Amino acid sequence: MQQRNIFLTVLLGSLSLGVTTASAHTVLISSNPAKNSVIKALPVNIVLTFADPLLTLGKSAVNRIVVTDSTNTVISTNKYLVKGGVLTDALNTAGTKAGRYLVKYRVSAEDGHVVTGSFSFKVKP
Ligand SMILES: [Cu+2]
Repeated sequence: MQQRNIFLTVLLGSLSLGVTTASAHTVLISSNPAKNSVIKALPVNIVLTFADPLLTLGKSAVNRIVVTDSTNTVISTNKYLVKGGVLTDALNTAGTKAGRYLVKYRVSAEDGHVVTGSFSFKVKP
């Protein structure tokens, strides 16, 4: 009887753990430029690091980043590179303007769930 209870406890424990994992979508854990940072110059690439490996489906862009400057001009270039949980896109740094930049992303982690978000940073030469 006691053994059966232990079995049930372990079973229920792993079931609830499974549910927790499945319902927890991936999250952005860091980025370069970092959220709310003030930087002197734009980097050549924007790098977003997520907690889980991202989905890749051939050449179709299931993971996207759009970066706009303070005049709403898109400076991201859709040259995506996915390596595990790290998503990179090249930035057009020609004619970089000072001011606030907005980063919007839409990614699919390996659990198939779409995660979207946004943050901003500032360029102050
Ligand atoms: Cu999920």
